[in-house]
Amino acid sequence: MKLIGMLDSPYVRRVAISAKRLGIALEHDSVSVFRHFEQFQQINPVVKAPTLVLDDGEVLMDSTLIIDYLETLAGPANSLMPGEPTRRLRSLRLIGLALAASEKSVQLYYERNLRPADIQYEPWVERVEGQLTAAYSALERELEKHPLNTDGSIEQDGITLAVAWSFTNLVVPDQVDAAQSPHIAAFTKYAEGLEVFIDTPIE
Ligand SMILES: N[C@@H](CCC(=O)N[C@@H](CS)C(=O)NCC(=O)O)C(=O)O
Repeated sequence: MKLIGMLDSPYVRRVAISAKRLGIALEHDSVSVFRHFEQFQQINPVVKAPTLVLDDGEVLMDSTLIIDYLETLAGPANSLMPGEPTRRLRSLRLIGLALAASEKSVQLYYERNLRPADIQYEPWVERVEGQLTAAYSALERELEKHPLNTDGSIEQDGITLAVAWSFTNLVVPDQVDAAQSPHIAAFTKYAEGLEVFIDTPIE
């Protein structure tokens, strides 16, 4: 199976890291949705990263759906999701917030880098900035209440959270402040020090 997309996409990176933790070998092709649009289109006409191309040529997209499929291949004993309902709910909540933070960071990045400055719409930018801040504030409160393990393990909530924070710091660093989010920043530092994160650099 082949994973298509750049590791500077938080969605591609969470799939690549998850696959490694699940013990599933994926080939990786660093095709950019912008710089290699036509090449990407040949693989997936919708041009969404990540795209997973299965061995029979079937094409799957959306990081959460791809991870769902990889989880199914790996089997429940290797899952990155807790089975116990209370812990699973907490994990799903963290993942939802981290995906929202990723999405808002992507929107701000696109706004700043793709839309010409003279047609930027400030009320929209402010709305997205507020949503991004809200997502990280809620994540910080969650981690304060229920810290994630830093014993060498990492599950889907930790992967998605750390990938999101590193991505936001890369593309819209003015929107985040480690001093306001000490638990997120400390957890991300731990995660980025794990072999699986070091082997899957943000590029
Ligand atoms: N919900 C999707 C979001 C994927 C996404 O938006 N990826 C971006 C790259 S970071 C992309 O494909 N952008 C190109 C476009 O939307 O045209 C997921 O989890 O995979």
